[in-house]
Amino acid sequence: ELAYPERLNCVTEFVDRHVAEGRGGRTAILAPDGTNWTYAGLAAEINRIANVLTGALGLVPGNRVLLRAPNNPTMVAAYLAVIKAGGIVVATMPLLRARELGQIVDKAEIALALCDDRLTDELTKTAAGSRFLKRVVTFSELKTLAADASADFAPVDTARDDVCLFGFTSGTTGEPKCTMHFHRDLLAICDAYALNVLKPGPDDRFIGSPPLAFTFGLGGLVLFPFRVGASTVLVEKASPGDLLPAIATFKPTICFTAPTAYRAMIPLLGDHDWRSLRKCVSAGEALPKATFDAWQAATGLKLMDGIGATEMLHIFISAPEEAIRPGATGRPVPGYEAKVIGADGEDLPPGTPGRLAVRGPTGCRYLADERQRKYVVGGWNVTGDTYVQDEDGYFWYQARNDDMIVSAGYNIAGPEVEAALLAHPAVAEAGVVGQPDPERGMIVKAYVVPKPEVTVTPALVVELQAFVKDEIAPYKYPRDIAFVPQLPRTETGKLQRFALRERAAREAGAGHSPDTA
Ligand code: 3UK
Repeated sequence: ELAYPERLNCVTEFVDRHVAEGRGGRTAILAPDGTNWTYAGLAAEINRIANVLTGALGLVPGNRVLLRAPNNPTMVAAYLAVIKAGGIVVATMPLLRARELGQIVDKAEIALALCDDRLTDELTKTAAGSRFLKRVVTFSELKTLAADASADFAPVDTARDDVCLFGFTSGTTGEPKCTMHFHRDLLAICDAYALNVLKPGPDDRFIGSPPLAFTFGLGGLVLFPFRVGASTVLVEKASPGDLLPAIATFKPTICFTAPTAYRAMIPLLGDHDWRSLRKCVSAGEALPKATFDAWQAATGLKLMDGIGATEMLHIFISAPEEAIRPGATGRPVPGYEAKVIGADGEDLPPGTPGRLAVRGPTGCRYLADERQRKYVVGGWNVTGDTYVQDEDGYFWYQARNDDMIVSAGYNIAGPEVEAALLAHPAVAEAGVVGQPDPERGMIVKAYVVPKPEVTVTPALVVELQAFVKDEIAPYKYPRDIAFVPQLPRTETGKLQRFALRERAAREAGAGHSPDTA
């Protein structure tokens, strides 16, 4: 049971407690620009900004504040300052454009934004046409104001069930959905997932790529380290090619990134000293077994897969290192329940694929009442994922519900075919979708990024097809394979299957694509 006092401002627990208990001199945040903030230093930065927010910027408890910045120390200080001042953080992905920012501003009714100076263009456009957004404060303005503010600030007396952040789902299609999280949720993800599964200690140092606007990054790069008084390394550029040099420089012990990023780092490992790493967490999309195996072969480390969602704030199915089953996501994190259900909401027995439903201390609460009634039944959040549970309670990912390919009456999960292709030494990345076909309804179409040293030939197509037939049930093999230089991905590392589906639909009827003819 996770019990928190009724009056609770979570920033007290994440930062002030360390200072009060004599750990103020320990390192909290490091960054490539030379930042080296202790917990006491971080507390002072937060307090100055909180004073600016409640003073010059007129923030009152319950106000929403939009944040827009790459992962850097000011972003973290601003994030925690809004919460300490009783406000609600709405962090946005750096690549969002004016129109998308406008949808968020309207839904969350945001009047104030704090924005990194390099990212103001799109937000200024949003503000110009918005009836809600009144003020965009740049980080440099904020720092100027904060320089004159007091470094003391008493946390606003919030309830543990007061909302402190709105999470907008990354939504590969359609409008972003807003989910709400309480002060206690930010602690609960640490005390459920991190404490029981990741098990970090005060001497750990965290690093990773997910933007802080993605709750995977917020947990992994801010909340988990701060809960235990550990340190975090914030890097603005975190492609696989940027992350490895940062690892060599800062010697972190725990890394958070997406499965494809781990895969992309493998060939580069030889050029960098990555050996400080002890634990590597993979989430955002399914971790193919081939990637797990390749990472383990290259580093000796077991990737810790975990499925999380913005709705639940963080990871709710995973496994501690000693209980990992390669290829499975894991078992429900202590405190969470998960089940596989059928079309009528009935529980399905082990071995039967169905929709994943989850319930736990951190959600799910949609801002839109209508959505809440439709998607959250008896506290259970029905995800968009197809899973199978085995006899031992491990959950095996199949696909997003809408990524099932129905071909000649067979149900084929795109990710399973991708996982099979990834086991072939010529394949760097693979995306598999259905392509409309007059005879079969759909055929399995694979988009393959070959490894750099590979020469693409018609023989390779035949070889990959035979390889897949050997790895999984033969009817699942890709009848068409196209080689591409890269795959479309979201900022959260997810494959944009809808973009591949659109492309496949265009290519359908054109006969076999020229690349494979
Ligand atoms: C997919 C996975 C298989 C799945 C997230 C960790 O991804 C996060 O949140 P989002 O709201 O997306 C949720 C959806 O992403 N997914 C995530 N992890 C896995 N599928 N295996 C996985 N390990 O479709 C899920 O419904 O963007 C992840 C922590 C916090 C997060 N917000």
